[in-house]
Amino acid sequence: MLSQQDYRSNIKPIYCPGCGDYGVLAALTKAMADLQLDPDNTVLVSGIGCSSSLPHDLKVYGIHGIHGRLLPIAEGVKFANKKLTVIGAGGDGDGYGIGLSHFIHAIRRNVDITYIVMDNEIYGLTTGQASPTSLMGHKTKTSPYGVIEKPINPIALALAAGATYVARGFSGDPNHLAMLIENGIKHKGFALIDVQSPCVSFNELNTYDWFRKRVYKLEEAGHDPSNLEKAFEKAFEFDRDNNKFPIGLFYKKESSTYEELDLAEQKGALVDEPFPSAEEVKNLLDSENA
Ligand SMILES: Cc1ncc(C[n+]2csc(CCOP(=O)(O)OP(=O)(O)O)c2C)c(N)n1
Ligand SMILES: [Mg+2]
Repeated sequence: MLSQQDYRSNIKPIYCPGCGDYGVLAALTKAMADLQLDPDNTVLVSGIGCSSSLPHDLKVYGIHGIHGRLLPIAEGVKFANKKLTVIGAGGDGDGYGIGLSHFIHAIRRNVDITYIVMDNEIYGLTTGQASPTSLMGHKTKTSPYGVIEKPINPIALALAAGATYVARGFSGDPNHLAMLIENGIKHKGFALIDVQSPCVSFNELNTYDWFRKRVYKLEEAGHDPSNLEKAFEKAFEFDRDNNKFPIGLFYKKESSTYEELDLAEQKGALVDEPFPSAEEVKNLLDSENA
């Protein structure tokens, strides 16, 4: 039996004291231990940002990728060896800004990966610029008079793109978050877990107290996660000044994955294919030139 601690590396996390990302680390290791994931067959892929340093903290395979590109890397890992459990982890700037189009395309392919977005409504690593989820009016280093753009609504966007598992957690409630991550990993298909994860150093607006006053759990409010229309309704409870901010599972649906439909993948995992001989490679190149 592996304990939660067995999934931790010896590296000290880079997060500031009190950072919400500690809650995500705790929730993720709890989910991994509950599922007894095999560290040799688990891969964590990240982008760039404070949140994206997560692979260093864990004793599973990890790729610290490039800004906004964690999803194509994670998809590539899954396509090469679909027997692996593949988890992506990054920030709101990474996933909903520079990486936004990958977000939509990975969702519509329904690749069987779990994507955790540590959404702190700010660029943390670069010390406090407005992110795509910063609220209107929020004064940041790049918006000294307050943000004048409307924030991205990741839950509604994921639902519109056809996501088959859409959840939102809060790093101030790691046990609830662990349950969402665990079910996301078990889900066959793309699972989004947007995590409200306060940045205690550079976001003085969206604090733990601010969230605690607003969050409520969908499962306690009788929400039916098989109902897409209701999921959209809940996704648009987005004006966070109305004191309502749902967390939990918005929507879940069974659907075929990219790997199931792809003809090459149907033959088995690519990683199990024999490596082509020099002669086979030569024949292939010759046939291309013909
Ligand atoms: C192509 C590219 N553009 C910009 C940067 C600079 N940069 C590094 S992290 C970051 C934003 C990180 O914000 P987020 O993804 O929300 O992560 P957080 O640090 O808040 O966890 C930016 C703009 C970069 N590394 N690469
Ligand atoms: Mg951020």
